[in-house]
This record gives sequence, structure tokens and C-alpha cells, in this order.
Amino acid sequence: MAKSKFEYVRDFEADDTCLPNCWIVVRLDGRNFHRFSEQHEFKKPNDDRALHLMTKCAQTVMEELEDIAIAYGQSDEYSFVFKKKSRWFKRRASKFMTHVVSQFASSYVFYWKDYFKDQQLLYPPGFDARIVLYPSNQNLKDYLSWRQADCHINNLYNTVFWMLVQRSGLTPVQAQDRLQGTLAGDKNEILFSEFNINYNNEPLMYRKGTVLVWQKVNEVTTKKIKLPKEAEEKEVEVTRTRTKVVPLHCDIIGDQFWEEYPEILAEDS
Ligand code: DGT
Ligand code: MG
Ligand code: MG
Repeated sequence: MAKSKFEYVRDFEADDTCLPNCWIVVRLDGRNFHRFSEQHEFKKPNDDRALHLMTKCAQTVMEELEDIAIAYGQSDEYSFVFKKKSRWFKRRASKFMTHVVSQFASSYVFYWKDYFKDQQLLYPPGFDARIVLYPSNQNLKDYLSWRQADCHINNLYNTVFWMLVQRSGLTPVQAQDRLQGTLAGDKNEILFSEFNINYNNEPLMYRKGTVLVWQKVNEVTTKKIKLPKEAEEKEVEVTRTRTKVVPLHCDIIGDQFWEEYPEILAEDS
């Protein structure tokens, strides 16, 4: 096919192929969700509607795109881990990043009303994204541990902070001063002695975030079939095994999770 004289502009496109044999992680994060959560009256410090909507969007991303082995989310962020051996879009970083973030953002708007009901979406939310490559399984596990540790630190702080504000009537500045320099043990103690809250009994989704994995599940459906010697169709129950994206709220820092789901890190994953 004849080429136009303009064809040379293609040469200006930079190569952004991800290094082979590395885990490709795309992390997205809500843009200015401090304001977004205020304007949409998110419950403090955790709003179930918002957290479930984030997870619905992440499930959609995993189901619509190829080769995502695991995802982890908390607050206004989600990380997606593409398989080491993925050949999707010839491993072009921009394709991975833009497909993830655009699919997620359109899902956020599309599914908003299913979670927020009467709470109108007041303006279009945005998300940023970055891509990071991890060459070893240990690096990848440490990355995910880092995000879950961040979830724990922030959630413990926010839980005490909002108790001090909402129940003890402290101003945000007073609550911040009260928590200045406190360790995890001190925060647990404030929760227990002043508010009768055992932090370990707080919902797992708040404390651990959400892990999305592929799991085989049995689905029972009904099907109409015509038996050879019978005149009419009969409805029968059939069990089908499907692989679905399932949310978990568990520890991923220790070894137990990885022993339970060895297929995530498997070489041929
Ligand atoms: P950024 O990411 O630099 O554009 O700015 P932000 O404001 O999104 O900052 P970030 O991502 O560090 O913090 C997340 C914000 O989202 C934080 O202000 C709290 C808010 N947020 C996330 N989930 C919830 C929730 O369930 N309830 C409430 N009340 N706020 C939430
Ligand atoms: Mg944000
Ligand atoms: Mg964030």
C-alpha cells in the first residue's frame, strides 16, 4: 500500500514496551477525592457504598481486560497485577494503563446509581494511573503488602480521629493534636478505653481492604431440554463451573494467602 508523505510522523512515537518476565502493576487513584467524598457526603471514615462501587469497577476491569491475576483496593485506589507472561497489546505500557483507568472511570459513572441510589453524581470524577514493573515474586508481594499496610495505618488513624470528632466533640485540629506522635498501641487504647471499641472487631473490609481473585464457582441454572421419548420439553437443573472474580477481605502480608492461592504466582499464571 502506498504511504503518504506524512507517514514519517509515526517515528516520533516512543517505544514503551514493558520489560519481559516482570509483573506489570497498574495503580489508579481518585483525583481529589478529599473534595469528591465531601461533596457526595461519604460516610466517615468508611462509606460502604463508595468502597463497594470501587470494587464493582475493579471487577469490571478484571473481567473486561485480559491477563489480570489479582487486584487490591482500599480507599480511592486500586492496583491491578498483570501476569508476568502477558502478551496483551505487545506489553505496551500506555495500552495497559489507559485501558485500566478508562474502563474503571466509565464503570464508576455507569454503576454509580446502583450503589448511591438517591445521591446524585454531581460532577464527573477522574482517576490518575501509574505503571510499575516488579521483576520478582517477592517484590510483587512486598508491593501488595505495602498497600495493605498503608490501608491499616490510615484506617486505624481515621477510625480514632473521627471518633474523637464525632463522639467526643473535638475539633479536627484538636483531634489531630491529640493523635500527634501516638503509636498503634496508643490508638487502640484510646478506642478501647474511651469508646469501648476493639479495633480488631471493626469490619475486615475497612481494616484489610479488598483483594480480587479468580475463583471457580459452581452455578446452578435451569435449562429446557427435550428428552428422546417425551413429547414436551422438560426443565432440568444444570450445574456449571465458571471462573469468576471474587472479593476477599483477608491478610495478604503473611504467607497463608499465597499458600492458599498458589496459582496467582505460578510460572504459567
Ligand atoms: P489526589 O489523590 O492527590 O488527587 O487527592 P485525594 O484527595 O484523592 O487524596 P488521597 O487519594 O490521598 O486520599 C483519598 C481521599 O478520599 C481522602 O481524603 C479520603 C477520601 N475517601 C476515600 N474513601 C473514603 C470513604 O470511604 N469515606 C470518606 N469519608 N472519604 C473517603
Ligand atoms: Mg486520591
Ligand atoms: Mg488515595
